[in-house]
Amino acid sequence: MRFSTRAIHVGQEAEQTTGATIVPIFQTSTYTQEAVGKHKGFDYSRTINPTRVALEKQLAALENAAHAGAFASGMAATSAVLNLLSAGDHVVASDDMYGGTYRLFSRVFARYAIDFTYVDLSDLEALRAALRPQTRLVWVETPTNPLLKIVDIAATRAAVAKPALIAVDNTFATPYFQQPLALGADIVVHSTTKYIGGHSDVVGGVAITNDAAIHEQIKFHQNSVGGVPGPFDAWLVMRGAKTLALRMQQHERNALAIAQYLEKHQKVEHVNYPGLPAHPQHALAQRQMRGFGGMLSFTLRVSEERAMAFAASLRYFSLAESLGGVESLICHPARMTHGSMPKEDRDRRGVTDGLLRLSVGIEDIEDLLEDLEGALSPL
Ligand code: P1T
Repeated sequence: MRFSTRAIHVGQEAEQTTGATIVPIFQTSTYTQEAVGKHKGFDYSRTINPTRVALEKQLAALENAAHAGAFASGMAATSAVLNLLSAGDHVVASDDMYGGTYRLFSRVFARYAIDFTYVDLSDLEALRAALRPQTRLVWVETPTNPLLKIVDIAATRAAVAKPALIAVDNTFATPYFQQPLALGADIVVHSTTKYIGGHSDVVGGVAITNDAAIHEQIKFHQNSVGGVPGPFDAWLVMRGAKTLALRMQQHERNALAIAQYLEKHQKVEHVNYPGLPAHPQHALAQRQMRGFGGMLSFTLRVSEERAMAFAASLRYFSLAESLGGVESLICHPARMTHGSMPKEDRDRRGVTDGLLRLSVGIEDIEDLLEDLEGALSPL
C-alpha cells in the first residue's frame, strides 16, 4: 500500500455494529462489562478508546511503523519519550528547536536530574564531543524550528551507538517528506496540531516506533500519566491526516515560490529554506527528504519595529503561533514561539529579533505573492 492509500485506509475499517464507513467518535469514558473482567478489550478511555486506536494505526502506517501512541499535544508526546529516561541519564538535543521543547527539557526534566547538552546537530564533531557514557537519548529536530537547519539522521545513527536512542521530531517535514525510522531513528514524534491535523482546529501529538518494548513503555505512560487526546480530537486529527499528501504537495510548491521570491527581494537580507540551492545543507535535504516542506524563515533589512509592522500588515498571512494549517501564518519567533527561551540563548542560536517565520498555506500562490509584495514595497 502506498502513502495516500495508507492514510485513507489503515485503521479505517467500517464500524462493525452499524457498518458506518467513517470511524465514529466513541465519546465514552468507560465500557460496560458482561462480567468482571469480561469485555471487548476496552475498559476505560484513558487506557484505550476505539477512535484513538484507529488514529494510532493510521499514524503508525504513515511512518511505515508498527506502533503509535497518540497524545493530547506534541509536548505530551515529547514528555512521554522523555519519561523513558531515569535520573542520572544524559540527553543531547538540537540547539535549534521549538522553544516549548527547550522549556520542557530545561525547566521540567532538568529538575529530575536528567542532564541536557545542546549542540548544533548538523555538526557531527560537536555531536560526538557531547556524547557521554550516560547518554541515553539524542533528540533531533530536522528541519529545525525556526532556522530550518537540516540534521543528517543516518549519520547521527552512525555516531550514536545503541542502547542510546535517537528520537526525531518530524513535525516540520511530515512523514510524507521524511521517514526517520528508515534512516535509523528509534522514535518519531509529531505535533499533530500541525501538518498532520492540517486545519488549525485541534491540538495533538504522537510518538511512533518499530520497537515493541519502547511502545509498551509509551503505552504505560499514556495510561499512567494520562496525556491522551479525547475522542473528538483524535477524530479530527484522523480526518486531517487523510489529505496529508495532497496538502504537502501544495504547501511545498507555494513555499518554494515564496522562498525564491524573497531571496531576490532587495528588502530581504536572508532566507532559510532547505529547497533553495543557497541553503548550506540543500544537498543533504535532497538526499534525506522527498520534499522540502512548507516552512521558511527570513530576515528583513529593516528595523525590528518595521519588520513587526510588516508582519501585522499582511492580509492572508495571519500573525499567529503554530504552523501546518491550510491557511498561511506569519510569526515573530523571538517574541512568540521562542519567547520562553532566554534572549542570550536565542541570540547564540541565531533566533534574532529580526527573524520572521512563515507557515506557507495552500492558498493560490498569486494571492500570497501579491500580499507579500504589497506589504514589502512600502518598507
Ligand atoms: O503545540 P504542541 O502540539 O504541543 O506541539 C509542540 C511542538 C513540538 N514540536 C515542534 C517542532 C513544534 O513546532 C511544536 C509546536 N510549535 C509551535 C506552536 C510553533 O508555532 O512553532
